[in-house]
Amino acid sequence: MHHPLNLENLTNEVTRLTQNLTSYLNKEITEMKQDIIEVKGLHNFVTYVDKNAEHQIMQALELLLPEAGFIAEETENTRKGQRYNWIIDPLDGTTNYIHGIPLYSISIALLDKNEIVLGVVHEAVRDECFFAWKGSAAFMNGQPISVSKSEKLNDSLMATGFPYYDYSKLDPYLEIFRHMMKYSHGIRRLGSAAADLAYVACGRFEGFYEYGLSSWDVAAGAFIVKAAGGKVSDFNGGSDFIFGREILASNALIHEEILSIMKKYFTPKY
Ligand code: 2AM
Ligand code: CA
Repeated sequence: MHHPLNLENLTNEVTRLTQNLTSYLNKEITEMKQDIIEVKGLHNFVTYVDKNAEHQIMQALELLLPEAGFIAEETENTRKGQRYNWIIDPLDGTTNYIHGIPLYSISIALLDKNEIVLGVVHEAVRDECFFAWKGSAAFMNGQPISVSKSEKLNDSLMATGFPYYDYSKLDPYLEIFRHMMKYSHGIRRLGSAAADLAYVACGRFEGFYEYGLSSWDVAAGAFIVKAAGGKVSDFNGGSDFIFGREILASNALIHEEILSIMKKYFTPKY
């Protein structure tokens, strides 16, 4: 007989792993491995940290749930699980990491068939661990969190990311950017989508949107936003935001207002 997973325990185990990985990431960047950087360059240094971190986390997750497969950034052609798959990014905010900007995170979600059932985003620099499991509230370092109560874009602080390879939607993107600049408290570009989403979940941002992201950037964070009372969709209000490369997350209250702005500028497509 198949025992149902204890998702609360599993989430707790995952937060222990992200705690260890946080220490690893912080230690590596502090020591900076000058010798490796000098010989192989910054890019290879990060590849080395990324790969090592991903390897560590995959081994540990394999022990926790042997039947699960993986969807991961650094490791291609990984084994796919029949029912469970981990969606992982061991270092989200790589550019920040190599430039010494203090914001990068670890993102881990568990997919049960087509449904996310747990999410952990661990922001490494402030050591803030955000998490939720199916049916739970959302937490940060063990304390319940929830989205903000602002009802208007006018009273909202927004976050986004800049397109970095797909420029096909650049014009509508910039129009929306212009709108946010004028009609919100402001807009931030932190450089870690997982952290942006976690910050929506705990009420620091009212909303976050970006296109061109991968599942491992958003799966955990989007799940935590929903557990915290927020809303997540694609730019059209639909539910294809994990694999669909379009995500809008908000405190729910301003969701329709932002969607209407998106609809306006993306009109030719939709
Ligand atoms: P990464 O740090 O794991 O690469 C920033 O807007 C978001 O885009 C981050 O979550 C970042 O994840 C992701 N991203 C992926 N590839 C990127 C790239 N080449 N340049 C900048 N951001 C990238
Ligand atoms: Ca990432």
